[in-house]
Amino acid sequence: MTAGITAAAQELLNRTAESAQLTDTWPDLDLATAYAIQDEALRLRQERGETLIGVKLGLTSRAKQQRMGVAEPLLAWLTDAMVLPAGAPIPQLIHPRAEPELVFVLGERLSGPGVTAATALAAVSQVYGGIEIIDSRYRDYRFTLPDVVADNGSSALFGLGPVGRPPSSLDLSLEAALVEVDGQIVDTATGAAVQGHPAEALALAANSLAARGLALEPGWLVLTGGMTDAVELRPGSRVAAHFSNLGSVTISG
Ligand code: OOG
Ligand code: MG
Repeated sequence: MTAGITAAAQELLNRTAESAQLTDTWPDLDLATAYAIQDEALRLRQERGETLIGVKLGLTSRAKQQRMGVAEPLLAWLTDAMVLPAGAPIPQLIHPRAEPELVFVLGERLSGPGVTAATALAAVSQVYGGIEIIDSRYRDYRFTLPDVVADNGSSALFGLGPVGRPPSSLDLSLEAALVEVDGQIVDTATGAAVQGHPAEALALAANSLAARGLALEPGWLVLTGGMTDAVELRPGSRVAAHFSNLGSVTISG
């Protein structure tokens, strides 16, 4: 089992092209083992010099759940190698997609169980608008929940917007994002799309980590999940997310 976990983590981490789902050859892969693969991949990343900087939630909005055919949120790890500085070119990826997200920076440790949206929000120092670039290692973005968990939630890169605000200064359920592709608005949503309020997603992260004996640490970033469906990031095209109070983020494919 342990050998299988290490081999799967290594194989997924090294993929440079889309390939088969893990569950094609490991049909009884369960969620706990999938998270163990994810943890092992984080260990491998740390071994090659990356630093853990937070977590992301995935599949927290109905738009994302419906599109991916997976109706349960997930957690995955963020490292410093996933940060895309403003204006930086994106490296070669497999089949990148971009999605607008609300991103929290934690001022205090947040440890479950029993964390509510209100206590979660009280631990946040700043909220940003951001774009996550996902890049599933699976063919055609087709996966089961254990597959996508093992693949660290399809994570690749993310960029933060220019404006950080204390969360008490905004109603995040009403914070809007407009998604623009090459000058056309293609989708819109507000923070309420994410579990009713992005702080609910943050509470979910703290409570899920607690079940694995872990907590959210001060200074960590938490990506709360795509507010809209993701859009393809084609070479030569430009995806922007415009937030109502948190500025704009632009990514060039
Ligand atoms: C899984 C990752 C989902 C989100 O924000 O919902 C995610 C995927 O859609 O490939 O990052
Ligand atoms: Mg995402």
